[in-house]
Amino acid sequence: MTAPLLQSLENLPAHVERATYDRDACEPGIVHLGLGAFHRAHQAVYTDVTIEASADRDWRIFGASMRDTRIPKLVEAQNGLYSVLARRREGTCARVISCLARAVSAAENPALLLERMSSSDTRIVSLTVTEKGYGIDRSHGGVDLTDPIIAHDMRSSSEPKGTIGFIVHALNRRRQSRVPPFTVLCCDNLPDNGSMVRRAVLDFARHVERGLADWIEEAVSFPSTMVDRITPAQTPETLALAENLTGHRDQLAVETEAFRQWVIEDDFSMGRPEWEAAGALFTNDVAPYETMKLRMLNGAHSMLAYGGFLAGHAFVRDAMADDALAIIAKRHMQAAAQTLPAMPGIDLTKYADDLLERFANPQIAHETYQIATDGSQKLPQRMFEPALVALESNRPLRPFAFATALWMHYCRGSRAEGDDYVIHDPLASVLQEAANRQDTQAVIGGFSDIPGLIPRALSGHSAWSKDLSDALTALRETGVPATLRTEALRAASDHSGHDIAGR
Ligand code: CS2
Repeated sequence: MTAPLLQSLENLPAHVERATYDRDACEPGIVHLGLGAFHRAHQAVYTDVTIEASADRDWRIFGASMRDTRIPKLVEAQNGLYSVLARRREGTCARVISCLARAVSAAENPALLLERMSSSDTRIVSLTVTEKGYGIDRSHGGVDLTDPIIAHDMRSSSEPKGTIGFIVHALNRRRQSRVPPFTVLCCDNLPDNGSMVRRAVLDFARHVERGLADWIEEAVSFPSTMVDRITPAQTPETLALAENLTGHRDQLAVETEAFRQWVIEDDFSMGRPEWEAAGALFTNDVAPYETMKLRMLNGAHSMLAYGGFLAGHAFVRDAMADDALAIIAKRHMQAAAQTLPAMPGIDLTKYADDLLERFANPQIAHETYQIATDGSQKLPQRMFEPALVALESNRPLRPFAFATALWMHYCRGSRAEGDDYVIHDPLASVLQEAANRQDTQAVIGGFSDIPGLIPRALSGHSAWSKDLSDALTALRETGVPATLRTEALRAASDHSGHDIAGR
């Protein structure tokens, strides 16, 4: 007999956590763009726990998928309910989340989404649309006018397609009808993410109407955030586990680690949920936390993803079980820690140890190939920015150059004769062309020539060029496993006796 579809909180086994608030009595106060697994495992969980704990309950989420048309249909079919499976070594804890009120596909129903964003009930618009989802031109921080979605949205105020277009056109409607602006809450892994989105929104708005841009500049809050929860993509095993634990079929189930962290700048013009009730940390300066996470967690993650994938490891946990990669990951975190500003009260050695433990979690099947996507959007903040700091302060560059060499080698799109794979990246064809050039210097030259990607101060520096060229030559001439072994030996001898605290 097939299990019933998850559509209500009734008939769930006692061990499944769930909230008890009256869903129908709580109105949506948030529009969230980007209904992927990460949002469902992170912000939605914080919000569900918060609504349960506080008296101020009109903060359910009206979600929108930007491209995916399947998820909104599933949300509607399941009455907004889905389970989050928190997986730790000792076992899995399931919670059914109730705070998702509705969902819409931005591509299929832009008018409804725009209407909802323009309503005075919407007090926050939050975002997880990935690094590439904004159409930002990083060379000047404004929007990329050559991006087809940005160009389309400049012309279409009633049926936009992209994140920035929806935000600006919805804000414009609110301004015209004298509704106060919502707060824009970016939850993507970008440095200073609030300011970054603010710059793009202002730039877009200036192209629409100067007065609109001035109003946004004056009235709209863009708090920055640091978000963290390792959440692999859903697989058939996730669905089977969800059914096993909840007794219901659940097409929206997500599996994730037990750990979660959210640091938020406390700057909300129309109020906010008391997310601290669910463990969020509010502060006036998110940047140090965000930089720490991007350089130590995400940086080491990318290194493990490229190195691990090239060495034949499907999951991060397998890469961590490869002694050479585990040593290089630890070195990477140590080097990243040395580029950070002082963070009183934060023990970076413990942070790194905890990260290594989280990466090795045997219950989490996080694909190296998934993390390897969109390198051109991730490496600037994960590798190049810390490398520049290391350069200026005479700290070791090698770990960042080594990880960059792994990425370049990965961009060839083939591991061995016949083992080809697709590069998912907005710059895929340019990267792949550069990566497949005949000799190391031509490859490095090809990547360095991509406008706005690798900062000149880095690509033009002899120490960086030497480390990068040594690593890439070794990968090309001696192969991946041998290069990883040699690098691990080097890392072990360079770092014996040092730890992060001793920096
Ligand atoms: C990962 C992140 O896919 C990636 O690039 O590094 O999604 C990472 O799992 C999260 O930032 C963890 O919070």
